[in-house]
Amino acid sequence: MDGKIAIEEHFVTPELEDLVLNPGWSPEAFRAVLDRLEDFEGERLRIMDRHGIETAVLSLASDGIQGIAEPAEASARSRQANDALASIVAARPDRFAGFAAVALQDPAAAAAEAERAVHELGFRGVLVNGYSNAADPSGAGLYYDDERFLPFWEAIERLRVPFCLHPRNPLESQRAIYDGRPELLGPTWAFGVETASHALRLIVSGLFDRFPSLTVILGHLGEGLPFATNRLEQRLRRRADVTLERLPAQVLRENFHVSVSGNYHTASLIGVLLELGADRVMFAADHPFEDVADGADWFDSVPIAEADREKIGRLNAQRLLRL
Ligand code: GRE
Ligand code: ZN
Repeated sequence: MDGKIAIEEHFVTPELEDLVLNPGWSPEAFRAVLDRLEDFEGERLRIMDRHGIETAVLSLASDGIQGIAEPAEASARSRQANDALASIVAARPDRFAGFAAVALQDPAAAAAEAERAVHELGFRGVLVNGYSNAADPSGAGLYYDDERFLPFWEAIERLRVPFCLHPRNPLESQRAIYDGRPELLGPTWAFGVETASHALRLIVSGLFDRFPSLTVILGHLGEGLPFATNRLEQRLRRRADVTLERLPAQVLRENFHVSVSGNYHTASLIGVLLELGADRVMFAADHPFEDVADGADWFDSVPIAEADREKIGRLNAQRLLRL
């Protein structure tokens, strides 16, 4: 399919390299990934052309801003990242768009930066790499269902742009279950569990009752959540301490969109289409962390209706991101 829009495509610049997680690659292999993240004129465009991707929506690679413990530094570097991305998009507005990085270490500053990024830099939404590191030495993580983030969510709803919850690894203090099995950290497994759990914290906190038009995008076909709602709901319903107006399946269908990034499995896609509908699924290639050919070749031939391929490949992102 030509004219695809890919919505989870990553970048970095030489000044921001220290913010990219190396999930266990050799220094040479990691350098090659950084070089691909920093390329906006060469191989990246050739790969997009070869695989029918017209527009890549770029975002800072994980952990990005979220791994910075000091709030003022995190805010300053989010502005630096957004200014850099705005220049990259301005050089090729026909091929690139951007998601803003925000520093939720300071929720008020994050709201102000989201507003600047959308209104002044023309960004299409914000993308956050999981919980933010806390400044205090507890080593805790800041999850966004906490009350302190309500002004930020209010700003995102008011701006009418989507919030992408992109993965990062669990807190150092929460990794015991992976001891001796580093191959399960990162995108193999831990990214998905961490991100699904964070999204569920948002859902069961009642955030979407409070802000009914808030829109969240998850990658990787929704990190397994579309297949977990039956069990979640039949247990949540039995709890007197749960007073949600809408339970997870309904919130997923009304407030969430998912992309296919890194999860090119036909049965899963069909399950997600049955659960969320074809208006809430979008194409993404996760360049350069995934091989674009894997996602694009699968997507171009996956047995779904051509009208749904057009929606998922292009039309849904065009509408949601106002491209
Ligand atoms: C990803 O987006 O999939 C990713 C990162 C950073 C490190 C590894 C990884 O953004 O898979
Ligand atoms: Zn990614």
